[in-house]
Amino acid sequence: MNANLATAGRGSDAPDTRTVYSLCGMCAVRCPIEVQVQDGRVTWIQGNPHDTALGASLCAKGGAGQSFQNDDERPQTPLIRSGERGAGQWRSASWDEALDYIAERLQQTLNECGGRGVALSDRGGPFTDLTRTFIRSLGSPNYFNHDVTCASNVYNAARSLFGFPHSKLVLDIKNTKHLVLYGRNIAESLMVKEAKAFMSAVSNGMRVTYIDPRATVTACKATRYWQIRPNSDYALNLALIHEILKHDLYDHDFVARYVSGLDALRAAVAETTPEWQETHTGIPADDVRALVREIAADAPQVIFHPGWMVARHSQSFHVSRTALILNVLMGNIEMPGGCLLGKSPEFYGRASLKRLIDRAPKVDEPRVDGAGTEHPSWDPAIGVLHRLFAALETDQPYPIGAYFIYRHDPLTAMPDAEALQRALDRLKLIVAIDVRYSETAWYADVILPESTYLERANILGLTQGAVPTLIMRDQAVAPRFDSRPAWWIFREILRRVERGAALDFEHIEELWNYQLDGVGVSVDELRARGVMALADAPRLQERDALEFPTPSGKIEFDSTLLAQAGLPSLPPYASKPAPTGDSFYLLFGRAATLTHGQSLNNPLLNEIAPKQELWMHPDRAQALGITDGALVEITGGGRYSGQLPAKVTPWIHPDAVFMLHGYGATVPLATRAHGLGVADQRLQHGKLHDFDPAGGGCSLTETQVRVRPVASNGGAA
Ligand SMILES: Nc1nc2c(c(=O)[nH]1)N[C@H]1C(S)=C(S)[C@@H](COP(=O)(O)OP(=O)(O)OC[C@H]3O[C@@H](n4cnc5c(=O)[nH]c(N)nc54)[C@H](O)[C@@H]3O)O[C@H]1N2
Ligand SMILES: Nc1nc2c(c(=O)[nH]1)N[C@H]1C(S)=C(S)[C@@H](COP(=O)(O)OP(=O)(O)OC[C@H]3O[C@@H](n4cnc5c(=O)[nH]c(N)nc54)[C@H](O)[C@@H]3O)O[C@H]1N2
Ligand code: SF4
Ligand SMILES: [Mo]
Repeated sequence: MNANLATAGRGSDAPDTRTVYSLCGMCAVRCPIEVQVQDGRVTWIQGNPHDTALGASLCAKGGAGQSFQNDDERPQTPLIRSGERGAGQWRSASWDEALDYIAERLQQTLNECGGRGVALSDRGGPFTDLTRTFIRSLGSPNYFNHDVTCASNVYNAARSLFGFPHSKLVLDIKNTKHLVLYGRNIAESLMVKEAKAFMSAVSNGMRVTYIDPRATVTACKATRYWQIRPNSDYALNLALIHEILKHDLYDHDFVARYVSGLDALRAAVAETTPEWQETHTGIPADDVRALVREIAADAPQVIFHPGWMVARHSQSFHVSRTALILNVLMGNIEMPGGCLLGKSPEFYGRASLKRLIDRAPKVDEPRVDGAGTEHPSWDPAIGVLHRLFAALETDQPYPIGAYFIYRHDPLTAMPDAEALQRALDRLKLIVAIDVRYSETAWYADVILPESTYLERANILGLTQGAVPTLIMRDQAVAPRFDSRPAWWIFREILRRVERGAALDFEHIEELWNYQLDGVGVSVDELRARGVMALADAPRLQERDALEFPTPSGKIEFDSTLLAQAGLPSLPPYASKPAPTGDSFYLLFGRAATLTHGQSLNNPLLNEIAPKQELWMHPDRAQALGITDGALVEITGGGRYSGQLPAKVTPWIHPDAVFMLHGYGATVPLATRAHGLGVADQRLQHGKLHDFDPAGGGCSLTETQVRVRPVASNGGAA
């Protein structure tokens, strides 16, 4: 039976119109939503008002959910490759046929390589109990999330300092007086609740210092904008710390009580004066001093945002780490207007969701990427995905035969698609589970279409904020095509290789009841609201009884994990060369109306998608004979190149060019996105194995590209 339809059928005697509480799936933020359904069709989507910080608000992408569900340009049945990888020749298959095909090849890998020869990557987030359970059931430790090209540097930086990841810090933007942002483009790279809190704080007089080589919409909302030289923020932070220590502007009580390594910090910043940083960042020394005076007056209601997308350069980890150290020096940890600590249900005397993964036998094999063993500063909980691809190239430390890719598009998300494809070619089995034709799905052996977020239910999740909150993605309507929900797909694969015990549930309600056992909330109660906070109001921890799960129990400015990894906790700043002639650092970012590469083919969002342009500074453009609006060619050193109109503007640093990410798709069946614009990740030639050794994150913005004008006949000008 199609388990999807089990829930769609509920309430057959109910009126034609109903309200379903669920979670948006148009990006990975997963805002809670309220969905109106009439005669089995979605008629309206808005924010779930039971989430008071969100209210009815959604972003444009969230509003385009119906357009996504109604779109026929997505896989409508399982597909099995019938030509060469990537050639785009497929045959439709029934679910039984596709799952049997996968099981046979998976079993071969299990026989030849053992369980550890299977890997899985996904988009991370609150539902990974499912994918982790799947991979563990197969006897493999090789779960990866996408974070090497997103947050792994800030994640591991927080772990080296506090013993927990950055996601455990809840930035209390609404109540802060001064917010410092290093390229965190809150107004365009959206998280709706955060953007609302930001705008309300700006209206209430919060100061914002925005630091970015490029002036974004967030820069327009800031009190101060610094056009920093690309990849040099670490020098700035060392100078800020220098000034704060020199003038004794830090929270002595907090630091004395909780910090180890203050002397090491003092030594590391002894020479990093504001004048010194000016030579690296271009930010005037006096402006740095002015910021320090302001934040000292506003502390502890000051937040240095440690970043979100921080896969930028080989010292990105230390940009995030020093931003976190600045918060500690401000004494803002667990203070209103500062960095609150995320709380577990147990903190409020409640129970957590029961974990599926505990039903699968433990796995003792070492990870293929060495995270947590050879590389102690990389958290094995998220892994370091590019090391999987390195292992594929060499079969070291051991061979991998099968790769499951769920809700992840590495050929868009990882640098250098050419190199990545070569690594993927070594696999015996590639399975992509997606809701549309991603670049990676197109390169897979089997595409399994998951039902869209409006057409399925997920396992339950828990978000860890100042108040932990249960979240439910409930099914709003029946699937339009022959698709299935992920929990069903993973269960069916496991059953076929006789490892199905951990996911042996017949219906999603049965699975939900297992998860909710002991939580004191019923499925119906949660279904009636979609979100359920596990406490009435946030409670702060006692300030003198904070706990930090580092080896020393302190906030470690001198990190034990980094020492174990043989890496310095506070390395000197490594200056980066300034590109000259026709070379530039390639920067990238997001449009408020698009999600990575996944929404350019959405009928509505495609209509309102911004034109992709190449931002460049007038001085550099003029030297190359490039005028505003003129067509330019961009090359990254590999076979791939692209052409875009130039946007000549002083609002980008002369060392850099900038383009939006998510363009340049190659799948012909996604006709609206196909061939539109240039794929920044394909220009990141040679960057698949270039990363920050401390955090594992890729060094994407160290990519240098060459730019030249294109004559009106298309040739070189
Ligand atoms: N060059 C360059 N590289 C980048 C970035 C950049 O800006 N430039 N950004 C980086 C960042 S910050 C990130 S987070 C990553 C993002 O990289 P990804 O995580 O790969 O990106 P997404 O597009 O969010 O989602 C991946 C896939 O999930 C699919 N999907 C969406 N919803 C569902 C669903 O409900 N079920 C299933 N099964 N699949 C679904 C989408 O169709 C898409 O193919 O890329 C990173 N890489
Ligand atoms: N609309 C929309 N919103 C999204 C997403 C989406 O796809 N679409 N994706 C979500 C995801 S997964 C993420 S991770 C976040 C990312 O959110 P952000 O981290 O805010 O990321 P980006 O938009 O990638 O980059 C922001 C800025 O970093 C700047 N930058 C580049 N190099 C440097 C540097 O050396 N120093 C400094 N200070 N700045 C630099 C770029 O110029 C760019 O303007 O957005 C999330 N929100
Ligand atoms: S930020 Fe927008 S697209 Fe992302 S979950 Fe929220 S409403 Fe949906
Ligand atoms: Mo991200």
